[in-house]
Amino acid sequence: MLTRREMLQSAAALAAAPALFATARAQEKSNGFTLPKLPYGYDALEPHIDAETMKIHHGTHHQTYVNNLNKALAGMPDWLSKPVEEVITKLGELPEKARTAVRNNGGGHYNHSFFWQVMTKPGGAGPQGELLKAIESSFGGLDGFKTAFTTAATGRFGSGWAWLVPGKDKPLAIVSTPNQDNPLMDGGPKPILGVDVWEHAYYLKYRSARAKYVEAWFNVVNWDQVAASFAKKG
Ligand code: MN3
Repeated sequence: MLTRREMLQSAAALAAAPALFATARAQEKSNGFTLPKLPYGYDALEPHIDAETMKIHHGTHHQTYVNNLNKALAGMPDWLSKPVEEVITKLGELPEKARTAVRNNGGGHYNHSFFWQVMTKPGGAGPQGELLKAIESSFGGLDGFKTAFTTAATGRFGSGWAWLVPGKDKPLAIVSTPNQDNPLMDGGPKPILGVDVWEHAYYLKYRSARAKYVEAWFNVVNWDQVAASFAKKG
């Protein structure tokens, strides 16, 4: 059970999310990149994603990507002041010696900032409206989407991500990328949903059972956020 104080804190965090994001961007301009606050508590995604995993994933893994991105771009104030989305789409313009570190850590920062936003406490209504229609016409329905997305997530060898993106032939498509890559890096579409399939995202609770993690993760997808991104095509 949440205490009244915790409920008030999480309600305040949700209400303040856009403002926090803007604040993080403003700080990025002067001091390099910063870890965004989670838009909910570490335990908000329980029982599907455990609090300990969220704490380590956000506070250690994501923080490390931020720190290493700042290190990789040290002495390059123009790059340190760009939004991370712009950085990861212009990797080819970077000095070659910085490129791999920025790809890995800029990708890590972008992907995790995105990942926190596409999850929310369980119990939502699932996809609705235009998004649901697009899922139906692209995958034959929500179950068909889940099957195809799980196949992409479990089929990714080693570490990486599975993504839902605006499609070409159909309204939506599923892709997967290795490491901390993102479809945006190679001129692809901007994802509207993604799942982290690095072992650090699920090993404490699910051990090596990646498919079980993905199955549980569907319960915490923030479909309202996905629908908003779909409406503006990413
Ligand atoms: Mn991760």
